[in-house]
Amino acid sequence: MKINVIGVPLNLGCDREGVERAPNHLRERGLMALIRKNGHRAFDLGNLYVPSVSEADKFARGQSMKYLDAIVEVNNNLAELVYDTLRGGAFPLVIGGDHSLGLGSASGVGKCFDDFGIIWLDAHGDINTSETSPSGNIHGMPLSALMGMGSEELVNVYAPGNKVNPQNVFLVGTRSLDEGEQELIEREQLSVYTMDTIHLKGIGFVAEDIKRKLKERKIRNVHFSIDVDSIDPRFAPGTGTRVCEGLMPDEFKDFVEHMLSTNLIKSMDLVELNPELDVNDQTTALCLDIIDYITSRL
Ligand code: NNH
Ligand code: MN
Ligand code: MN
Ligand code: MN
Repeated sequence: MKINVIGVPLNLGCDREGVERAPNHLRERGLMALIRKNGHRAFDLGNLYVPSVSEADKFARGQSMKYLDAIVEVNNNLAELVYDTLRGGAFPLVIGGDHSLGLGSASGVGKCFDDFGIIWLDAHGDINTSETSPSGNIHGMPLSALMGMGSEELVNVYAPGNKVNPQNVFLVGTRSLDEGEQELIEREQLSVYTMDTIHLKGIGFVAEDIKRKLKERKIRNVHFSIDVDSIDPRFAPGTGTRVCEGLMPDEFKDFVEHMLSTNLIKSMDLVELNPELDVNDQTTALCLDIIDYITSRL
């Protein structure tokens, strides 16, 4: 398979330094060779340009969303690159950077396939809006924007309006939701598989349930957005918003294996690795292991 690696050194969505270093850090530790070892034609498209900002840009125009203009710009460019990659028959592997990039990434996927689903593997919901966000950090808002909810500026990134049907969105590993996010989940009847559910029913059950729904809804293409904070912080400490009681690496791999076996996964994000917060580089090693595991099954 042809795989295009796209680096997005973006930290404006989490408003914390370190995540922007992840794409180069992974490259320096052998990212491209790893993908090629698994038999793929891998191309490194480099890092997307991220505008430099000042403290005054944080809440420009009286905005409650931090660095809105720069984040919209990066996501618009990312969407086009992901779209071109898919049109060229390649698999986009997007390396963050913070999770606000999920907005551009999935928007590019949505232009290519109209019947697509999103699996969002994350400790958090990332379905806040400018109104419900406790932080103003846009990395907590991309998934609601993709479903057409929240501020127009985010909803209309790359193309006007919503990009995905809320029925086709699956949240997995969830264990930290804000009040407004919980309300949105109830209102939209979103498919959410919390850690409580995973502990109770097992990751295999969750995977099978998602596969069944994908089939029922005749979804032919899936975008897989992986936030490393979905994994338990004992194994993945190198991330900005750690939440305990996360996925064990084996549960994570089990889930990934199930999803890849559907052959529906057409694109992927790996986000929120922060090498500066890591302990002995173990989260980087885990990310490389995950990329190895995934690309050996693509
Ligand atoms: N829910 C919080 C917020 O919106 C935290 C989001 N942090 C994340 N999301 N890392 O994946 O600010
Ligand atoms: Mn996230
Ligand atoms: Mn998260
Ligand atoms: Mn457990």
